[in-house]
Amino acid sequence: MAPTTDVDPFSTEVLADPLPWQSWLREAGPLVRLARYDAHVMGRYDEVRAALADWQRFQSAAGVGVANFLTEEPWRPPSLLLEADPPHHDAPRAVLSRILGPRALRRLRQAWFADAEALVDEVVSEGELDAVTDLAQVFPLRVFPDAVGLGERGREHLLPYGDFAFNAFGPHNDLVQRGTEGIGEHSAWVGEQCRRESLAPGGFGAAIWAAADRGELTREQAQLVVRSLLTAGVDTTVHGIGAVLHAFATNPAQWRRLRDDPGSARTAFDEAVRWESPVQTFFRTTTEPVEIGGERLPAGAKVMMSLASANRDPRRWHRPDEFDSSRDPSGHLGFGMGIHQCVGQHIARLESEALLTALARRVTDIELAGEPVRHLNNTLRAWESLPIRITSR
Ligand code: HEM
Ligand code: OVM
Repeated sequence: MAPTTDVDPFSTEVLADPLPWQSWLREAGPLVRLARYDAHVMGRYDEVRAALADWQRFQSAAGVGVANFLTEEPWRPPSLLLEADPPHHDAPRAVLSRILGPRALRRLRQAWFADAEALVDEVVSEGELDAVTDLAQVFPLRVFPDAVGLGERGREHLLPYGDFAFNAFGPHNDLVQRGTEGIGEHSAWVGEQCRRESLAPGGFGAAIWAAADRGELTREQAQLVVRSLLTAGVDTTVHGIGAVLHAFATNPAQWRRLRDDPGSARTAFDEAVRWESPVQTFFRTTTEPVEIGGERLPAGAKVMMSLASANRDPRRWHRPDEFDSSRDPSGHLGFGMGIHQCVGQHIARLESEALLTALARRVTDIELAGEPVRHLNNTLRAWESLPIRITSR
């Protein structure tokens, strides 16, 4: 029998400070039973990585949260990417990979770098600012909705909609309850933006609809693929950028390194994604009996993959708790692994590279100017507020 824990990984205590629990989890064994839920959890790098790569035995179509879609009705129609298995997953994935791939993003690079310069010019004169509300939220919300082709109105729905979607992978706790009130309005707005008529020519949204015109997707699929962008594309980058800014504000030697070598911005961001794991967990469901490190699970078992724990597994990483932009973070699981590996990762990297490059050019020093405040979410590791003081030239 696998070791069991009574700890609720979605409790306020664990969400506020998940590191001690994750470290216990890794030491307890490759597979631990969650007594509070009808589920198990994996926290070691090798096992999490292997399970993510094994979509045949660890499926996503039963939902990638704690709820099993076969027995519980999902809060919205399932994602055609995240919550689908091959062969259904294939066409939406192929379309989105092309639209969000490195080649397609080349035409955005110049504009996003210029936008980042302009934003940094606006804020550097301030001296003290909030790295979350003045930078990490502002920049993605300036560039991403335009790139999708959204209209100007209603963009304030994006962050709360995504926040609810990520909470909804967890149990129906207080975080979900509190989000329920506004979700109807956020969902209605998001649904409206997925229609062809709402999406400006030249953007990712129009490109998805063009794929439907070519017969690569149905019209119904096109709408839901746009929805994936609006669900997964905003909060993730906000919290990813929040993580890297926090990492630099608390590691001055690393900031000096970035200033000396702005070319390291991309690696530094990936290291921050490893270190913080803005997306902490996703579940899979077994399709047949499986054995994990000597423990047996039946078919239909829910298994939580702790990306965050795997990303700090000392079996895989040297000094895992250190943010070190000189290490090679490749192979981290912060964007997942295998057929569902984040299709938006090039967007996330481009946004953060643009912002970090602009900051490195102007900002000589960055330090905390007050106590940072966490934003709790059942899936995301996030900052609500990050007061910083910057010295600029
Ligand atoms: C998938 C994390 C940014 C869209 C994933 C997965 C992770 C992840 C861990 C894998 C899910 C699984 O295996 O079940 C992140 C992080 C980001 C980020 C940490 C930022 C730092 C983005 C952006 C977009 C996006 C900017 C859209 C523009 C998606 C989509 C999927 C996905 C559509 C599902 C892919 C599939 O199932 O084939 N992301 N993501 N993500 N991500 Fe991201
Ligand atoms: C989606 C999606 C993809 C990744 C994460 C996510 C809310 C949603 O395709 O809707 O989290």
